[in-house]
Amino acid sequence: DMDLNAITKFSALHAKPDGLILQYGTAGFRTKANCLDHVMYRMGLLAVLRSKQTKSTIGVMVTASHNPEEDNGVKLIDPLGEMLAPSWEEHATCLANAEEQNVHAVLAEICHREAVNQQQKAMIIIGRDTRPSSEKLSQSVIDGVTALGGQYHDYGLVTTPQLHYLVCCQNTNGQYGKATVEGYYQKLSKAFVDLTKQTFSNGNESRALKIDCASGIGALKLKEMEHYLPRELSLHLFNDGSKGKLNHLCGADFVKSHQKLPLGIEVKPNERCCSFDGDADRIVYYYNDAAGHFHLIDGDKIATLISSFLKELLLEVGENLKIGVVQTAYANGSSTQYLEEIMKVPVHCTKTGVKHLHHKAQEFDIGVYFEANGHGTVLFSKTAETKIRQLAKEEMDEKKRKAAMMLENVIDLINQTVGDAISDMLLVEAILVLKGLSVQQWDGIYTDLPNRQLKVMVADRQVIDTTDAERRAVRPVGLQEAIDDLVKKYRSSRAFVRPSGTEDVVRVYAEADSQENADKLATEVSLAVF
Ligand code: NG1
Ligand code: ZN
Repeated sequence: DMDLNAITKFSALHAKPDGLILQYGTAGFRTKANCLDHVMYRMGLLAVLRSKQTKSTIGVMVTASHNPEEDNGVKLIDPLGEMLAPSWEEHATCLANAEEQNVHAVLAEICHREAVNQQQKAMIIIGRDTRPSSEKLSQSVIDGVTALGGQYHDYGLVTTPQLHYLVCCQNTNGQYGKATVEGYYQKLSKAFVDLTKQTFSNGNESRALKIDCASGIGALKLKEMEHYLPRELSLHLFNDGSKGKLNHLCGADFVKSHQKLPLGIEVKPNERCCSFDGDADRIVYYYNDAAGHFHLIDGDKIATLISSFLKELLLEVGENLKIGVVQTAYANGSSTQYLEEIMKVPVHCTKTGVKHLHHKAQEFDIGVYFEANGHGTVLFSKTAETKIRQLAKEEMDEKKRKAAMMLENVIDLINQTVGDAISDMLLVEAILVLKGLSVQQWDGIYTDLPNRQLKVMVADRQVIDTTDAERRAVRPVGLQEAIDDLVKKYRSSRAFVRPSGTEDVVRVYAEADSQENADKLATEVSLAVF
């Protein structure tokens, strides 16, 4: 049985502040770092139970992604590198909010409800971002793991997607790759080199890419990885953590939401640049044109670039493999229209939050999913993967085999467990060089509809209830009708409201034929929310 004394003894060292209630949301727990010690300890405990139940290694990642440096957070990673199962999110919330004297009872209840075999061994792997608070908080996770007699391996500083990869490797007998950070670099760099071989070995001059690393973990890991990559790809890192505060006026979230250059990067006209977020699972591209105008290339354009590349390869391979793209309500209307009408690719819309997109993307042979904010990846079904690997080995037709080999490289280059800025960046760079596309040509595939996002503070954001993948409000009564009337006033317009899953706000999104109109519509919809 569980050692009650050990749990109690350690528990007292990780006391819960009175009255604090937190929720395991779309991004796990996230709040001010100094409120999280008890949560970390308890997530260590919970990870042990999940590991015993699944008889697998479970991951615990300490990060608050794009949030300010003072914040922190924690997420559990399930056996195949996926997000934690929904029923366990509830257990996590319950455990995090239990009063001290009830922690043991909550653990016992979870064991009972989930039929956890307490004799089973538990293995937990832990990672953390570069926040000043992360080291101590990950130590609290370890305290929780050891209090329940679990074993652990602390990978220390890693990106979120690296820990997802490592969990998957641990549970699949190395089939997904070697369960080390070096193993990850080897896997990605080999796939990248193979995919770009013909082009880069043609004596092409080097291709420069400027990367804003949000003063986070991405810089550290890119520096480690750099010497695995071909010299022709020359990466120039900015906001590499040597100075400047994490995510402060920089990073993917800043660039996406402010639609301007991050601080700390120097750009010349038409130079290709990108930004990672604080834990390196999001990426957006951008450039300044000759007139000094900023051009954002967001997750939607990344999805479009990747899916058109994959569609061409599939056509050459000639197998009946189906590709689909998954987006959220935040996808720019032009991207959806381009994908559906020009590319003739089926597009699906899910609720906000990576787990929803990931889940939907699993329904296709090849599922490409991206949030507009730059979090996304590509999933290959087992059938598709087997077929592609077989064709890459055995297909007699030279052209077909080459296409299959390139698809195989993409399978190995993309992180199928979760969106990964490093892996996404390498795939984008490979596609651009293979297709001979400049950043302007990529940007010009379609023109984004002007849009505006606003936050509205309300007494209780949960009074808003939505349907149709969050695109329509069903409550409060009359709100959707009001939005419909406002939308009718503008051309090429669309608007919706939804309660945020990560902040205490209601988010408003509007699109229209001009920036002025998108701004107006967003403001009018905001007023309708009150
Ligand atoms: P919320 O706060 O529920 O809108 C935000 C992002 C999501 C996702 C999560 C998790 C937007 C509009 N929303 O969710 O896409 O990334 O954070 O980090 O970008
Ligand atoms: Zn992130």
